[in-house]
Amino acid sequence: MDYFFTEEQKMIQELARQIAEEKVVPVRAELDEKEEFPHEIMQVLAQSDMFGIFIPEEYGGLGMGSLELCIAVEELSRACLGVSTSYAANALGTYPILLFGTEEQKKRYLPDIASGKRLVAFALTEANAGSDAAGIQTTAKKDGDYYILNGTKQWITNGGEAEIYTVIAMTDPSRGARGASAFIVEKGTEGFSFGKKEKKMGIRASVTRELIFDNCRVPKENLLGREGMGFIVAMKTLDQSRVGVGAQGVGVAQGALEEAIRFARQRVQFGKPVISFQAVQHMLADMATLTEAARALVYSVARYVDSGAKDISKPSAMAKVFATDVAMKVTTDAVQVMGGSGYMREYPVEKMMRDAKILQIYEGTNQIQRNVIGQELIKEAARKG
Ligand code: COS
Repeated sequence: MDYFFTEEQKMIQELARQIAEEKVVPVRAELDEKEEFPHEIMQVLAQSDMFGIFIPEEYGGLGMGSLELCIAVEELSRACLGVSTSYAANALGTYPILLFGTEEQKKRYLPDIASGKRLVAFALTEANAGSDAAGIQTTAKKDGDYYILNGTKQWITNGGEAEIYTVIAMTDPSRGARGASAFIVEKGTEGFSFGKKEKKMGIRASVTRELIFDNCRVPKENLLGREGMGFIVAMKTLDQSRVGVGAQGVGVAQGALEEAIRFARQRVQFGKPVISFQAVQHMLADMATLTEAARALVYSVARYVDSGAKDISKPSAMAKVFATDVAMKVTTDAVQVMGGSGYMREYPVEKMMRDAKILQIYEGTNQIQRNVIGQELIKEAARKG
């Protein structure tokens, strides 16, 4: 399929594919096994301007958008979801600044983010607030020129590795969702430390860690938007980033499909390569069709996001839920096509299947995505009367 990319988009795709094949594929099994953060790959991505894709040129970025970011994310995910998560979480952490930052905040942080000098992480989730994002308990109390943050964030991608954190905390716990505010917190701020490093089923090349705020003094200039806007900052950030999780799904599905086809052409049973059996062909046909459908949806939603449209919640949720359910099915079926070999660590599909599972969980579970879509359908129907 030709999606009629511009020359610039094709360049991003080729560059990301080259990095994925030359730098990621050779080390992905080892990174997974050792649960190691891909520092060297992050450096290569930085040198290739990959961190600046979606950041405006005036702040040192390439001035492109969501589609170009999705193209890069898809290529990295085709090789390793752990690496692509470390990369994509950076965009998630940056959107609050990009969407809600003042000119001063943007000038202060975006150039270092665009150059890959400083990584970013987004901190919303807590022990008692995952799907129920408004249930966060971390507090931010105004004290003169500072906010004093107290609480613990859980399961934060790039925790410890990132230098900049966009953190959602309650400035007025009595007001629920309307009492949350968003802050930029820099690593090294007094009272800010890192806790438990998680051991995960998959995406082991990415780091997932606790953030601990113990009377952490954050300058009032680091408030993003206004007090009370934190929940909206978080929701708009997720609306923007979820299509990128869809792109991760497309990438890992494509990677698994290619592995399954390669194997099925070589594996001989009953005197023939197993790809010549219709049972296998039908599985591959469904895997390919679903992957292409997911890709078409992700690209069109990314283009819609880039158009500046305001009503992106539903399409973003649709791209995320569809492409990541496809990723889970296609990676699982790739293991099935490859049988015993697929289950062994010698081949990459068992890792792809383990990795794919997180896509149905993070940045809002796929059940939450369906809630978002359902709520939007209700609102649309009410508007039509
Ligand atoms: N854009 C703008 N505003 C939004 C919004 C969006 N996408 N979603 C909600 N809001 C607004 C609502 O309009 C409402 O505003 P008012 O108080 O003025 O009416 C407010 O935010 C609260 O919304 P709502 O009542 O829908 O909030 P809920 O607590 O019911 O939660 C869901 C809604 C489930 C959608 C939200 O909690 C969510 O997305 N959870 C998943 C979070 C997630 O992705 N976690 C993963 C960790 S982060 S990587």
